Amino acid sequence: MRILLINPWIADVAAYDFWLKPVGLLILGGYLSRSGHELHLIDCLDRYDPQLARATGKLPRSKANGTGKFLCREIEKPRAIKWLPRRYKLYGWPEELVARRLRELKERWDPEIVMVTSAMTYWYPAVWKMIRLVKETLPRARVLLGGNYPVLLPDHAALSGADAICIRSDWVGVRVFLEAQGVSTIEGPDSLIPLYDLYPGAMSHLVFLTSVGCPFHCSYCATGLIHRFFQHPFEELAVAIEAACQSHKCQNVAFFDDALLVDHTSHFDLLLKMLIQRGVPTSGISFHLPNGIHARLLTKETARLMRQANVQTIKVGLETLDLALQAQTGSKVTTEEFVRSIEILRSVGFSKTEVSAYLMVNLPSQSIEDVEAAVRLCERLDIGFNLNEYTPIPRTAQYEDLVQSGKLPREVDPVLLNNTILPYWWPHGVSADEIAALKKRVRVG
Ligand code: B12
Ligand code: SF4
Repeated sequence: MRILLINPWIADVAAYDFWLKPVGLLILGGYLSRSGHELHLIDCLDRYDPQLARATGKLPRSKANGTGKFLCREIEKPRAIKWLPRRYKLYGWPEELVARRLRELKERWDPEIVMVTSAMTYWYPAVWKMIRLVKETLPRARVLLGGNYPVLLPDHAALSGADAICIRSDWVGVRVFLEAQGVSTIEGPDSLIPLYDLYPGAMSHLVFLTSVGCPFHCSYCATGLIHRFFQHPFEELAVAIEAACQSHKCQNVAFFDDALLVDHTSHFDLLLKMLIQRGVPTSGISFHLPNGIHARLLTKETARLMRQANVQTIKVGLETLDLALQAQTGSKVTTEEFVRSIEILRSVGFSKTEVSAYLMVNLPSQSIEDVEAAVRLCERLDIGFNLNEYTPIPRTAQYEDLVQSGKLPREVDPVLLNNTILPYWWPHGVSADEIAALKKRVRVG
C-alpha cells in the first residue's frame, strides 16, 4: 500500500526544538516498510527539509548541540483559551508548504492511507488542523490517527475528523488496529529502530529509544499506561545509530527513554561500551539525555561510560524535595539518592553546563518554598535546573483523584491542561504570576 506518514505542527504558546523527532512514527515506519508498504514522510517539525529552505530562502540553523528554533506564526486561539494573555502559535512548516507537498504527492504517488501521529494531548488543535488539510487535499485517502493523544483521550480524539483512531501504543494493539484497517502487517519481534531513511538528507539530530515504558508507577505520569516495559537489543541499536549518523551527516543523538538506566549493566552500559568500541564518540558524535534519568540507578561505572561516550546533556529527575510528596507521587527518588547521583556525575568530570535537575512546579499541594529549596540545592551542588510546570495527564491516578475530589472538571478542553496554561486559570495551584515571580527570583538569585 502507499502510506503517507505525517508529523503535524505543534500548537502552543511556546515550543523549541530540544531534539524533537517523531520517533514513534518512525518506528512505525520501519515496521510498515518491513511489511512491504511504500512510504513517504511529511515531518512539519523537520527544520532541515530542503524544500523548507527553498520556500523560506533561509538555511537551517542549529546550536552545536543540534537544538534550534522552529518557524512559527500566530494563530487564532481555540475558544477555551480566548481569554489567555499569551500569543498562541503554530510551530513548524508554513501551511502553504504542507499543502503544496500534499498536492504534489497526490499527483505523482496518490497515497491510499495517511497516518498522522500526535505527541501531547493539548497540541490537538494542530492535529485537527492537519487532518482537515489532508481531507481537503487527499479526499480519497483514509486518514488514521495514532500516538499519545488518542491513547490518552480516545473520546476527544474520535472528534478529530480522522477515519479511525488507534487507541493503543503497544505493538499488539497497533498491529490489531492496522489489520482492522486493511493494512497488512508481518509478525516479528518488537523493534525500536526508527526508519531515518525517510528523511532526505542532513539532520541536526537523531532520536533513538533504547526502551519504552517504565517499571515505576508515579501517580502523575502516563508512561505505564502507554507502553509495557521493553528494551531493544543493544547490539542492533549501536549499529543503527552509527549508520543513521553517517547517512544523515549527523553529530547529535538524543535518547528519549523514560527508564534508560533500568537494568543498565545488561543494557545501557553495554550499548555505551559498544558505541565507544565502534569509535562513534571519537568521530565527533555527542549524546544527549533530555528526558530525566533515575538518580537511584546511576552508578559510577555508568557515569564513566557516559563520559567516555561523549554524553553532553544529562537531566536527572528530582521533581520535589517535599518528603510527603516524594512518597505520594511514587517514591522514584529520595533527596539523598539525588545528591549521590550528582556527586557521581561531578566526580567523573561532568560540568555544570552538562548536568541539570528536573524540578516540578505546581504539583498538587506543592509549595513555592519547596521549589525554591530544590533550586537552592541545585545551586549548592553547582548544577543547572529546569522548572517543569505540572500538567494533569488524562487517565493517570492523580488526574482521577483531582476529578473525584472536584478539583478538575471531568469535561475540560485539553488545551486548558497545557502545563504553561494551567496556572492562568486553575484555582488549586500556584498562579501564573507566582510562577513568573518565582522564575525571576531563582534566575537572579
Ligand atoms: C520523549 C518525551 C519527551 C521529550 C520530547 C517530547 C516531544 N515533544 O516529542 C521531552 C523531554 C522534551 C518531553 C517534555 C515534556 N513532556 Co514528554 N514525553 C516523552 C516520552 C517519554 C516519549 C515519547 C515517545 O517518543 N514515545 C515512544 C513512541 C514509541 O511511542 P508513540 O509515539 O506513542 O508511538 C507508538 C504508537 O503510539 C504508534 N503510533 C504513533 N503514531 C501513530 C500513528 C498511527 C496512525 C498509528 C496507527 C500508530 C501510531 O507507533 C509507535 C509504536 O509503539 C513520553 C512518554 C511516552 N512513553 O510516550 C512523554 C510524554 C509524551 N510527555 C509528557 C509530558 C507531560 C511532558 C512535559 C509537559 C513535562 C513537563 N511537565 O514539563 C514536557 C513538555 C514538552 C513540550 N512542550 O514539548 C506526557 C504527555 C502529556 C500529555 N498531556 O500529552 C507523556 C505521555 C509522559 C507523562 N509524563 O505521562 N517529553
Ligand atoms: S519514573 Fe518517570 S517515567 Fe517512570 S513512572 Fe515515574 S515519572 Fe513516569
